[in-house]
Amino acid sequence: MRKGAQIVLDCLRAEGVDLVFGYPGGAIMPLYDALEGSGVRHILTRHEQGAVFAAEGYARVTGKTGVAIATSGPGATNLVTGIADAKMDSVPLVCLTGQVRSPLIGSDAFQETDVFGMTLSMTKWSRLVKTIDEIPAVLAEGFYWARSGRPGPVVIDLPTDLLKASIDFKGPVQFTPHARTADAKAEPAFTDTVIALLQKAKKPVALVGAGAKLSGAIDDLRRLLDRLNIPTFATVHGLGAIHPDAPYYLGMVGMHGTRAANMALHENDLLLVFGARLDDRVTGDPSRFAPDSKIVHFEIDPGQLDRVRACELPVIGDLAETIPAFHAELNHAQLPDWSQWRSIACGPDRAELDPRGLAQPTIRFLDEVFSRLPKNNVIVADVGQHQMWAAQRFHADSPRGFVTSGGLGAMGFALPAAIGIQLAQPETTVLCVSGDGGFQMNIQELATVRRLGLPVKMIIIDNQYLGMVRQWQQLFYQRNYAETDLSDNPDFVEISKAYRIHAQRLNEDQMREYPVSQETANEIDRFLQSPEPELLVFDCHPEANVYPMVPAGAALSEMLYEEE
Ligand SMILES: Cc1ncc(C[n+]2csc(CCOP(=O)(O)OP(=O)(O)O)c2C)c(N)n1
Ligand SMILES: [Mg+2]
Repeated sequence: MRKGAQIVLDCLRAEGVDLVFGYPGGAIMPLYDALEGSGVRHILTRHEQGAVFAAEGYARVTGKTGVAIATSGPGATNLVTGIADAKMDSVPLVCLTGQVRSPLIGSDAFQETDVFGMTLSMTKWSRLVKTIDEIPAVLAEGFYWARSGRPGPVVIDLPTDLLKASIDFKGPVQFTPHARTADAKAEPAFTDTVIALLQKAKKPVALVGAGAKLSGAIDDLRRLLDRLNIPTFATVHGLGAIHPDAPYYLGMVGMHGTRAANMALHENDLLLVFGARLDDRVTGDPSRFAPDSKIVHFEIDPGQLDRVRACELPVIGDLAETIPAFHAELNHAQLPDWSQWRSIACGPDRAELDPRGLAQPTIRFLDEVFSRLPKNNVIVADVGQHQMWAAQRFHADSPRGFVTSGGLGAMGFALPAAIGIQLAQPETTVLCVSGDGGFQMNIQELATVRRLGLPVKMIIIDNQYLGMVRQWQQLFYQRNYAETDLSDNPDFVEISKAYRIHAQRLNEDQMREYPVSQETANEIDRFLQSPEPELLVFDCHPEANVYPMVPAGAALSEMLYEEE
């Protein structure tokens, strides 16, 4: 005989889970009671949002399914932002929530919330477990959906009486999807059509998104793009998919993308999209997006097609299958000479302007830190100006080397995500870049960092503002800085010390000479190489802005640059 709680943990082990993140409470107590000896290590965060973001961080760098656990009611509602985040960014995540006793469901019992209903529009799949017997099948199916196809979040709600009850348990089961739910597949003839389109194209380009790395098709994609040798750019989640030194690579595209990437995306006549959904941060004004372009969309999720406008050719399926199939046929094809187009798109006229203006010291600071990072590293950025500066300046060369909340843009993501990443990769230098606003959204996780002794390297870009919002207020709301002033920030160095984490401050003056002084370089090296958790606060000019910028509602070619 095994209790429901033990069965849940047995099923987690059967799914290969050995690390979970969570926070206990009444309804989920039976699961916590069964943890010891289960083979599942539990990480106690200091807020359920910390747990779900940590589980996401773990999942984003390993590709494995992250697991977050919370109690009913307030515990479950605290998970919601993370669930929405995992949906937007295609992160495999299983959330286990305690629920009130089965007979009380629907009675407004103490700490009862309808987590199933509440998260219905943001989960890939969810269940309220009704009987103890169905626990193994529900867990197996939940894990299957979290990681299959386009990955995403799953919620499994577990009434406390079922966790406490016992049955004669025969062992975990496997889930096999019904044949008709198998993923849609591209017509094999698609290769001929893409090749015909390429042969007619004068200005072809490639856009790489998160799907490229989720499919595990990076090596195939890099080989394909080497063969095509066409101007190529990446979404924020595609950063690292293409080697930053590839001669045809133009960097990040979109609202704060590079000049070269945005111009090439605007001017092309054939756009090959590899696993990106053409979000409005990438396209600019959809009605003026890439006006001459025909779109070939390699995508696993048919729901992501035709969002901006109808594509010429959808290539539905796992990129790990469709890319090699396409490349094999391409080997027999004659392709036009695109060298003239390449020299315009990748040429010196499109090169990025050197950083100038008020953001220059901050950008130099980030450059200095990034250039001194040990080789084996992951950057996790929060949300705001610092996120975009980090995305622009960090030249990730591994597909899971730059982690951020891109689709949802959830402030407070970075610190807990860094915890999950560091636990997944103890040998890696995990650098967490946050703003003064976002850091305060999950600052309590400093306690988790301390408790676990994780050597996470934390940077706060302290501009005393909700900077990204202030930038929009400056540019589009006549400098009406309504409720974005954070000049009463606490002293982050002192706060960090209270958590028994070493902290220090660097200021803009230390970045005025470049390269920086030996003393400053040594401080940065010490920060990066310390075996302990470390916080480094950088005092950024309050009115520094992120450029280039495609204003909301503008076309990609209408970028704004830093004023002198
Ligand atoms: C949870 C959440 N609330 C509000 C926002 C809207 N928002 C986007 S960026 C930003 C400012 C972030 O400020 P800070 O963390 O200091 O970073 P900065 O832009 O100054 O670098 C805000 C409020 C958000 N993205 N997420
Ligand atoms: Mg700020």
